[in-house]
Amino acid sequence: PQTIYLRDYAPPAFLIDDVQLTFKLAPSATRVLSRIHFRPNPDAKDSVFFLHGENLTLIRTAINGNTITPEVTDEGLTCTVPDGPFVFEAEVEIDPAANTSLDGLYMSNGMYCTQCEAEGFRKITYYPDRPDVMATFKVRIESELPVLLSNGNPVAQDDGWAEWSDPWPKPAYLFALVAGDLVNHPDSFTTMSGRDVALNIWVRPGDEGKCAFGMEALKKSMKWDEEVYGREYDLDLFNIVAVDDFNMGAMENKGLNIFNAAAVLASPETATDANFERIEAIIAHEYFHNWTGNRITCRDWFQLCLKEGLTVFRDQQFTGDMRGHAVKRIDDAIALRAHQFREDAGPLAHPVRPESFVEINNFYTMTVYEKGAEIIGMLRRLVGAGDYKKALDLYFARHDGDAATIEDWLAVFTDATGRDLTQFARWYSQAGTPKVTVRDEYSNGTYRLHLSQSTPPTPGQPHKEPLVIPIAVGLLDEGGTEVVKTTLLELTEAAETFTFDDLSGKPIASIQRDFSAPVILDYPQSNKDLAFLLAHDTDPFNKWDAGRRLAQDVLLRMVRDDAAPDAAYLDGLATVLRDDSYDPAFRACVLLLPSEEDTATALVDAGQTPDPMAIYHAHEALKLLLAQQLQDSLPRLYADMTVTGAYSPDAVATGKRSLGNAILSLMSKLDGGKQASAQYTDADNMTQQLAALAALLKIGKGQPELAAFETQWQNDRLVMDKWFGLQVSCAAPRLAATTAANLTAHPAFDLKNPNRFRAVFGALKSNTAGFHDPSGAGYDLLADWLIKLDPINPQTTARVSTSFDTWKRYDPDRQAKMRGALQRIAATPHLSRDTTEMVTRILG
Ligand code: DPP
Ligand code: ZN
Repeated sequence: PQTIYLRDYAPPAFLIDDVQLTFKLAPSATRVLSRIHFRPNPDAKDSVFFLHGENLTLIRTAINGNTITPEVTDEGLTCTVPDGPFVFEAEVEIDPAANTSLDGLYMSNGMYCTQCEAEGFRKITYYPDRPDVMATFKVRIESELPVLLSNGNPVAQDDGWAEWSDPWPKPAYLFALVAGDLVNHPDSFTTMSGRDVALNIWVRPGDEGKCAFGMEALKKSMKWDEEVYGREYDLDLFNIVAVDDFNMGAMENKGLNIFNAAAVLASPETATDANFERIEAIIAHEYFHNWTGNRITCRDWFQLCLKEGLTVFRDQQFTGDMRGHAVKRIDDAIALRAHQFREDAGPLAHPVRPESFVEINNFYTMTVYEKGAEIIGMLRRLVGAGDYKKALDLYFARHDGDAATIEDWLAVFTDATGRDLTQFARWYSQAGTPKVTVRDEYSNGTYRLHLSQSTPPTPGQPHKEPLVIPIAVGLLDEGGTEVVKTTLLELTEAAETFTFDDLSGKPIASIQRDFSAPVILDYPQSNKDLAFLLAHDTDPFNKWDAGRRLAQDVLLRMVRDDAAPDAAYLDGLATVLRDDSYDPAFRACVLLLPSEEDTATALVDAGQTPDPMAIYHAHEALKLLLAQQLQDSLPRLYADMTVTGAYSPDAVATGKRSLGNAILSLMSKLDGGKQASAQYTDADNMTQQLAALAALLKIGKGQPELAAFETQWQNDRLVMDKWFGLQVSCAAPRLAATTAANLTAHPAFDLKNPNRFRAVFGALKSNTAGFHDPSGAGYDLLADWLIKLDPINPQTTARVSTSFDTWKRYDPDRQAKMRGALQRIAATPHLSRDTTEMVTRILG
């Protein structure tokens, strides 16, 4: 397969003024007629006319009305064209019913829908399928299905057809079409300038009752973007459609967002608190794309972080505003460290703006999205909130309607604030997680912090340059008083010293407050100091992180030497847990142990080979110890966390349930599941029901409840995904692969549905000791199913194959088994480009 390079970018040879499309829908033989106004691009370097096209049957082509015979390959079409502007027409036939890749136009449970990002439009018709070609679209859909939707505003419709017009020029990846037997949940929103916008969430009949929350989230997002970023919606209509079969979470098509049903449908009985929060964030994310992604799009796919990093940053701000910033920052840091740091430390490490790819779908990664968002957070911290706003205003004013680049983005900050960002820009080009080493000394009232930075080599990047790293620091005296308030240090050299004068004694430092940069901190603080910070730090992030570091230390000692947990940790934890002045959501974060995967990473960082079984036993032992240690407080705390009244997914109630269910899990280790059984029986919402079931499964019980759950929810696909996943994630390590294998034989297991596939195999990955069982059964099972899935759905196959990306961390026996599994996948005949690229990179 061919590698595409950023450095080879060339402007398009032709631009498009407008596009007219007619769809004559039929499951196996849909006709697509296109009429496109092209003109030569004055900025082009060549004049070759090339249109992308894949899996299309070409029926007819014409230029300026005259039929022509173009040259057609597997990848597209070329022909000679007249000088100056011309009209290109084509008629093609496609087969949506046979399209299981869920890319292009496909069918899901009888409904037609599209997914065109990144390069799916070329499976619909011949077109310059690149984001720097923007055009207005007029679409006519012919079908007997009752609901026919496309981008923009409705123009006209009657029995059997509908016409749509999108006045905003857009790249083809934002095109969307939906046709189906759908019902809507309608609402409306009046924008800040007084425009009335009709809002709809379209679902399959039966799901109407699961739309209200998503609709509220949409209205909150629209309001928030007006208030915080000054961004107003720009069409008369905003449609969201829920689709069962979808590779991603959701897609920001102009005026017609298409959502994975799991990312929009929710009711108290069927969705957990975590689902509600995720739905609110994804609705916001896709809505925010209307400005950061659609009005201003990307010049090419290397610039993906331009829209994704910024839009993730915006949805994080939104969630913080809606639900509280401290816990949001903690949640984001947990996810970043667990998944993005993992990616950045392994064979798949790549810059936030990659320099090459084979298949762009493989670069919708934690690095592009989440590290991309962290870069924007650092920029905001460095220039300050006021200048950040100035820069964003300039970005929208200067680039509205553009297909822009990271250089454009940084230039806006330089022009608005005067700051030179030449060095800062390395964050976009340099892969790997920087390590910041901190050493300190105190004498005669002066405290010195010696900071140094280094970034390890990553594939293709042996040498790294120093970055601009904002490190937020506060100093506490030994009484717990803050003697230096949060101060932002800018580390720009390989090593630098920062001095604090006029102190009356050696302070205790709180470093990297609010997780001010996506770096690994190497600052050996004593458990005494960490316990002190857990008790006294005024920065909620570092207060939590001190507890986290203590817990990780305890776990490492338990794995290595079977040591008993440090009293500093147990006492500190108990104190926070019992302190009602902290909100329950925060206390739940403090109680949450690092994951087994986190402990494996900590061991690797300390130069040791992780043994997943030993880690599992240490985690189980610590949980039991915590349960015993906190025994006297647990029933009271559990009772205190009772939420009365009708279920609401708000932050306060969510926090209480979150702490209550963490306590329930501990209580179950001592009471044989008595309380969990009671909670299961009493539960009137999915959060309580599922947490009770999980607590029971984790202690080897819950089989009757599991059966009852299946009977109760067998007709709800989203709830059944939970049923599939929970059994695997809660299985004892030895049984995880067998449990997953048995579930793949269940009649409701569906290889064509990515949610179901991920429910089983995502859970298998998350069961660290189970996946890495020394028998290799987990590896073999996953490889078998990836090989089966690849011809059906390459995108999801490639994505899930990343479960193997840590293979080089392990002992020779596990390494050999994982390498064998990867090689078996790689050797599969006709393996997709997606999976080939991924597996090749993982093998290194
Ligand atoms: N739909 C995906 C997202 O919003 C890709 N753009 O991130
Ligand atoms: Zn996005």
